[in-house]
Order: sequence, then structure tokens, then C-alpha cells
Amino acid sequence: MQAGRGGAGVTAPSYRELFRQALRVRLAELKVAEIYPSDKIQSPVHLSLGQEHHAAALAASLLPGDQVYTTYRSHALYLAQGGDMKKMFAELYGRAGGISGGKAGSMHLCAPEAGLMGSSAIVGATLPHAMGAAYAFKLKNEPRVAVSVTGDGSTEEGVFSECLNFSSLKKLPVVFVVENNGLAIHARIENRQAYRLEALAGAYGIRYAMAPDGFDLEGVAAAFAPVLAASRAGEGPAVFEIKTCRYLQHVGVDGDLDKGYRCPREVGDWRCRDPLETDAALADELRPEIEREIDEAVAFAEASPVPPASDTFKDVI
Ligand SMILES: Cc1ncc(C[n+]2csc(CCOP(=O)(O)OP(=O)(O)O)c2C)c(N)n1
Ligand SMILES: [Mg+2]
Repeated sequence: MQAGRGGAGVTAPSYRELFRQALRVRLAELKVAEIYPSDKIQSPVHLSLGQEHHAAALAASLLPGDQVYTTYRSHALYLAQGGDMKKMFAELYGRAGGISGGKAGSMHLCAPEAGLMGSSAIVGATLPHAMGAAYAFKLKNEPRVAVSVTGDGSTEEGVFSECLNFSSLKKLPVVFVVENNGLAIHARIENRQAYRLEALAGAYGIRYAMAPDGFDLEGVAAAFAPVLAASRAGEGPAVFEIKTCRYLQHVGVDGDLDKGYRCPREVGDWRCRDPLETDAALADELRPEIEREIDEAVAFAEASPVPPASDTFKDVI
């Protein structure tokens, strides 16, 4: 089944649809992890396992015409926004049928037709892109919102504060969503940040809201909706923080609980309440159809040709 944004805007997305999208991301990424040791996927992969729930909730809350800009950890948003799964797998395989003809790889997924304008390996790089889009929306008097989705580490970049300042000054319709998984590679947030995000937003006169439980599919959507609506209604930018949990290592498909930088119990506490694991009845009901879509996507990637050498610089320079 073709996924897509809820685009509901006014009606809250249903638990079932949010669950289905999150499960779709989970199963697609588990397939990536299964294939990865074969080396058929040579692009580095930053998996969103554990962070699929809020991606589904964010995407379902946006309206057609809104735009999203994000990071290398982008499979979840790409799929939840309505990106084509076949093209995603072909991109990961480096094949001509991929989103960017196989040249961009996992860290630069985009689906402009579905509102995902770009993702970048450079931490914080897409923050000003989202802000610039919001500036354009405002100048053209269009009721659209630009959403930046980045990690907690990105808030330490100078560009984050610059974007808060400029977007507040110009009252831009941009929401800075912060996926707070408490980690930047191996560094824990308490060893990196001397500020509270709410206070930082407040210093720039920016609204702040948070979703304390990223696994609460409907809760995240309910908390995000008024934030989005206020920016759309001309109330300027906002910071929206979501607490979540990255299950695997920063990059790659292995676990990292033996590496000593985080407590296995923390991850275990999240996992035991993960609806994708606890609501087994719904997962079992939805799984066959999703697995068919994934199998077709993998078959498409495997059958897609390797791009010819003559294409090396096409669309690049
Ligand atoms: C400007 C820049 N500095 C450093 C890096 C190396 N780097 C890649 S990911 C990362 C951690 C980012 O953490 P966070 O923003 O919390 O996102 P997460 O990986 O947790 O989703 C770092 C430091 C980079 N890619 N770009
Ligand atoms: Mg992080």
C-alpha cells in the first residue's frame, strides 16, 4: 500500500494509522539491518529504530504544502512523509532507480513531492534551510509551515541559536523539532549541554513545547498539532522537543549496549513499553501487507541497474 501523509490537520490521526506507519518504518529498517552484512548496501546507515513513532506522528500532522528538512537519520521521516519505499531501497543499494540515482545514499534522502525537501550528514545543516523556506512562505503570505527535524546534538551548533534569533526576529512559520535521544554518537547529553532547551528558546522569545514520551503515538501528534497551528496562524517559530530512544549504535546495524556509555536498563525501560512490541496483535495484523511492500522494494533495488560511469557528474556539478 502506498503510504502518505495524513494531511488531516484538523482531525487527529488514528492510533491505528500512526501505528501502521511506525511499524512500516520499523520493518523496513529491520530489513536494512538484515541485508547490511551482505555489503549490498554500502552507504553508512543511521537507523531510526526506536525513533519511528514520532516520525509517524509528525508526518501525519502536516498539511500538503508544508515542508520538512532533516538529518542523516532520515529513513523514518522519508517513509512516514510518503516517500517511495522502492526508491529508498534502490538508493541505499546505490542503484540507478534510487531517489537520487544511487548517488546520495542513506544520509541524503529526500522526497520533495511529499514535502521532505532534504536531509544532510552535516549536523545542523538543514536548520537554516527550513528557516529560509519559512521566510519565503511568510514573504509570499502563504499559510505553510516549514519543519526542521534534528537531534539534540544539533542544538549545540551555533547555527541553531542563529536560526532561533533570526526566525524570532522575523516571526517566521518554522518549527524546530528536536529529537532528544540523549546521545550525540557516544556523548551523553548531561556531559554536553549547560542549558535547558526550553530556556534557550525562551531567551529568543520562542514558544516551546515538548512530548515527554516519543513512543506515545497519539500523544506526540496531540502535542505537536497546536504548535504547528500557531506557527501557521502567524505566531512565529517554535521549538518542539521529543524525548525518545535510539535502540542501536549511532551508525550501523549493531547494538551498542556493551560499549559502556549508556545503561542497558535505560534502553530496556523504553523497549518494554514500545507499542510496536507490546501491541503484538495489531502488529501481527498489519505485518503481512507491509512485508509485501518491503519485499517488492528490495526486489526493485536488486533488479535496478548500477548507474553508468557516464552519469558520475550528472546532477552533481
Ligand atoms: C557539523 C558536524 N559536526 C560533527 C559531525 C559528526 N557527527 C555526526 S552525527 C553527530 C551527532 C549528532 O547527534 P544528534 O544531533 O543528537 O543526532 P542523533 O545522531 O542522535 O540523531 C556528530 C557529532 C557532523 N556530521 N557535522
Ligand atoms: Mg541525539
